[in-house]
Amino acid sequence: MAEQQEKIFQDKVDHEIRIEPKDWMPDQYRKTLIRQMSQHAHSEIVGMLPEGNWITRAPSLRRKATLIAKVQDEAGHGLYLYSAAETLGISRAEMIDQLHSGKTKYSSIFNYPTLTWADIGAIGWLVDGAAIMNQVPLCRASYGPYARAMIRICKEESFHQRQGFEILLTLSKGSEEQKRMCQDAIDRWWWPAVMMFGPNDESSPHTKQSVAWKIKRFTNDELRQKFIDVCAEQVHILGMKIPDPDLKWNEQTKHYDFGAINWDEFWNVVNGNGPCNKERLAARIKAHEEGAWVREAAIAYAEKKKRKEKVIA
Ligand code: BYC
Repeated sequence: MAEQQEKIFQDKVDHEIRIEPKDWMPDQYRKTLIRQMSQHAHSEIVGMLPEGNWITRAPSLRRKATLIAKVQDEAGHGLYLYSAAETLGISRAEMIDQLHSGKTKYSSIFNYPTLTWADIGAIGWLVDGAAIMNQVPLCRASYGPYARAMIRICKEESFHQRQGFEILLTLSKGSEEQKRMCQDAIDRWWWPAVMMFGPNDESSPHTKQSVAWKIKRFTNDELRQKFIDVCAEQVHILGMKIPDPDLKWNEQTKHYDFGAINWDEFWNVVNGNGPCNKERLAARIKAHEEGAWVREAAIAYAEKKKRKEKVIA
């Protein structure tokens, strides 16, 4: 019986038929999705912190309004993703508990500090750029609610990427100091953005199965290469340099070769010891505690409404 269900499930996946919440699915498929989608949702929410840090210091009203809108978009992405993950049988409260206890991860990238205004540009260009590269294929993920949530998210992410690039373009045409700021931000964000795609394929425990289940459509290394190829060209428009002396076009592979990634740094950050891990988690826990009254008020309102509806019925 279970074998037959498994076969029907895999046939659907192979024939590009979406898996929906009430369909039978292997336990491990459900677990993998909950893990990936909740980590993704957490990344959107924690991702608001480094950028939120610059809202009060944005250099003009236009920049401030745009940054506020971007940070609000990230909150929206987190909410779609928590809702999509809830269709798999986990509650939002449980997912948030897992984030706060350190049981589930969020993207390594948000454990780096935003030191200057140029960092906001570099995040848009590189971090949102990497996010788009990773997330556009997720619009074709085999699980329906995840794939559908990703469509709107990707549209918004591409606007984010452009606003970041435009910040850097403006700085790259500015004073010597602004040009230096621009290069310095690229220097600091490049390698962490390259690491965002996760470990090399041979050391990625989940990739093979997730590709077979069509949750992931490309491997970590395939997406990383696409990202590097795109950025290696775009950086010329900025007149800046990518901080990798080994970055070089390879006529044979038709891709850019690139230097060695510092995996010790990556795992150090993933395991909680990056420059801002403790600060980020403390900020999320504080925000959650301070928001307790909103949740209580919402529950009280919902209960009152239910009682009223009962009386009317
Ligand atoms: N950071 O077998 P692997 C964004 C973990 S962008 C931390 O390759 P998988 C945004 C991985 O979880 C960022 N941990 O795993 C942009 C696993 O640990 P567990 C969010 C990482 O899942 C701008 C272990 O390493 N995007 O939202 O097949 C502004 C082995 O890895 C990282 C997404 O989450 C990392 N970078 O592939 C605001 C996209 N990389 O779980 C917001 C959806 C790997 O066994 N997620 N690990 O303890 C994915 O596509 C995949 O989950 C990943 C990893 C490519 C990230």
